[in-house]
Amino acid sequence: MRIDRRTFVRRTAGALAAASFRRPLRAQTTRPAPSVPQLEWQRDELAMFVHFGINTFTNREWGTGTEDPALFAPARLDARQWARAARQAGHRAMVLTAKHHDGFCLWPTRTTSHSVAKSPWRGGDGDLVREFTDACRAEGLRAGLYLSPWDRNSPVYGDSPRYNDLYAEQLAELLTRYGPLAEVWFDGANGEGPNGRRQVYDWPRVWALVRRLQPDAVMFSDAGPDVRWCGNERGTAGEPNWSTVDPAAVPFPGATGPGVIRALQHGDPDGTVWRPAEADTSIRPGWFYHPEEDGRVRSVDNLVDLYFASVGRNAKLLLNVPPAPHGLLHETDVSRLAACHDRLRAIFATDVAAGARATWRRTGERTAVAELDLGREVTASIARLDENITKGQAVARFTLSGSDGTSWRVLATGATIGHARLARFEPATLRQVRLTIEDAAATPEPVGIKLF
Ligand code: FUL
Repeated sequence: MRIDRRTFVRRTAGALAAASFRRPLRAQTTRPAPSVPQLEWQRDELAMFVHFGINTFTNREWGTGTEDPALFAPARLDARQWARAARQAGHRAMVLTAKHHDGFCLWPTRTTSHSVAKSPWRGGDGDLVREFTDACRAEGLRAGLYLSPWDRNSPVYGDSPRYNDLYAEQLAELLTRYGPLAEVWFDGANGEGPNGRRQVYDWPRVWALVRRLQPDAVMFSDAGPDVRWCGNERGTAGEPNWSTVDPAAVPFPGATGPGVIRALQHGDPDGTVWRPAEADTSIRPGWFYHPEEDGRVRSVDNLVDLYFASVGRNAKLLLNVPPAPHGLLHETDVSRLAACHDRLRAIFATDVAAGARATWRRTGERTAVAELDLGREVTASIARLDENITKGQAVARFTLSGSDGTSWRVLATGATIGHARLARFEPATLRQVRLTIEDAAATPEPVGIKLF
């Protein structure tokens, strides 16, 4: 079994993350709310992560940095095939590992010869970041890039100021050569340098560079600043899951400690900063492609459950689908993605609450009741609730009940709602539905209710 940095962090702190989350809500006058890029990022709901690089050819998860660039030789690479599969599966963005921990760059960088320029692929004239960003645009997807700070190839890694200069230069190349980026993805990995020296990253510099060169991109890391890691690599968001955080709880990417995972999983109702959770996981056990995992691609049921546990809990799902050494996504992965999309489309095809007469009544400072008169008998087994997050997030506890005209029953209970809350329940015959907001971090605004 592989154990990586994040698994290690999760194991040591997981128990605490599971602890129940209760504390008095503090009065706040102005609540944090999303910026336009954060809002667009969240509304995408689904994005595809693409781990591809030298590890694809050595069948490893973490390269050593000593790999021969000549190994990088995808015979049929077609980034359009990746983008098409993503779009057809309902994904709205893709994020590529432009450089993973092994330091091999998928674009012809000026900063090192450890790149595609030294590979036989496209005769050494290839630029995968270019092909990737072009493919995203051709398929109407927003493009994102991952640039590992940990670099096991760079001779100056561990020589902090020199490596920080090199990293900033690599980042600037990515931020200036390939048009608008929607997301820049920062892993907090921080291994040892060649001399056993620890690299001290300059995150404020990195973040300022992205803001200056790509002001509309959101930056992902454990510490944001725009969107945060959800605290595990299973792709499941916490309950509750607040999009607000206390920035001091996770001060830098890769920070560890018992409170860190809890803060990432749950956010903070009193948080002063809007930093919603991104849930990342892979469709296979590994992040990179391994032929021996061809039989271990997530099933459609599993992918649907994943959607409910991420998007359905106020997170965005970044689902990794790794291309194989020939440079294409494996047909099993592509067909699972498409089948999952078909399933979700079928589930959410008809909102049986559309057109229902709705009333919204505040019952206190932090409480409210929404009532829907469906005007007829319907059968439903799923609810989709949503807050108008342009004004922030408020709901802290709710109960959804339904009546067939004679008796009421509880359909679902939960904590936060945010951008989306999906709840599944035993199929129920309904004429009326009531959503009770029992607690909130601020005066709650009307909540949208859809039934399927
Ligand atoms: C981790 C890395 O160590 C994994 O290889 C992978 O890239 C994952 C998304 O982030 O920190």
